[in-house]
Amino acid sequence: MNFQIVEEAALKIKTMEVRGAARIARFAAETLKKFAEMVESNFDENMKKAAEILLNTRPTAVSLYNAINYVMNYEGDNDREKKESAIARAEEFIKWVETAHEKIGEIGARRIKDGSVVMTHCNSSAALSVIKTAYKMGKVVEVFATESRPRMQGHLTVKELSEAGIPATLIVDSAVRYFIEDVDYVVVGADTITANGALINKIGTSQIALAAKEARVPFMVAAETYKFSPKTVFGELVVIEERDASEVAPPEILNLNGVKVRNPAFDATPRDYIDVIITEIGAIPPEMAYLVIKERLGYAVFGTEELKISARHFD
Ligand code: RUB
Repeated sequence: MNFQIVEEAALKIKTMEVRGAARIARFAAETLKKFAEMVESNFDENMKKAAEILLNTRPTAVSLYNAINYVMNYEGDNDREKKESAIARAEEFIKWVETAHEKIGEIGARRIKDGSVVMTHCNSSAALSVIKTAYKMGKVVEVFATESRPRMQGHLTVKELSEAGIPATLIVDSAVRYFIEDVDYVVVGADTITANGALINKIGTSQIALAAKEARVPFMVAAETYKFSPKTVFGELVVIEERDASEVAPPEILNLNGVKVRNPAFDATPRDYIDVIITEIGAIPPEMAYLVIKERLGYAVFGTEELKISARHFD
């Protein structure tokens, strides 16, 4: 069996050509669907290998894991039935991604008051859905977007805001506290929400949450339910990806004697800093994360590590 399309997709995720938790999840489901269509024999074995290649790319966003588990939860008595089921489940997952954004936009925008200034970090499609919907309703007057070093996803955000006609101000990450008094809401996305309601998102998110709490600025998280982590119910800790130091500093710095350069890509914001999590099934307090995982994703342990996600997708 030729795994080329899966390996190419995995490389795109690793190198961040495809990035952002929702896009990664959708892309993994699309890739598994294409691959399933090509498999002619030993369906289980080949799909398992493809799933492993995709999983072994970026460790932090649970959306990738949930997408893969959702597709891999296919059923059937023979290869043909299994293939049909896997393809149908991949399509279901893709639909889930698409419909969730719109709902999150609607629900999140309702919480924003007229004439608001919003701050966002990194480049989150879910957070942008809230901001764009609120803007269309005439509620957002300006958006502060952080650069989000070292990969500058903030540049993507301001481009998107500009295309949508939304006044945007790009700031360096360290200017967050300087501007926080001018802001009415912080809206960010999520890579993972843990069972205890903590948010794992782009490095720097927790500092923004700290500044927002000090300034009494509401901190809103936009997260589809497939960003919630069933693994954390079983005590597993979220692995924070540490990327290559060359993303942060040039060779003359990297080669200095006695100097280390570290590049963690994500950090954890404790639930006490989060006012609300906007999901496609409603605005929830972070304390409800466990219930979302239990009711929405459903889980059953099989083997020692694997979780069977029997997610009920959003209709
Ligand atoms: C992206 C990032 C985003 C979340 C949510 O990190 O941290 O805030 O993934 O995005 P990276 P979305 O650029 O390293 O992948 O709402 O689009 O899923």
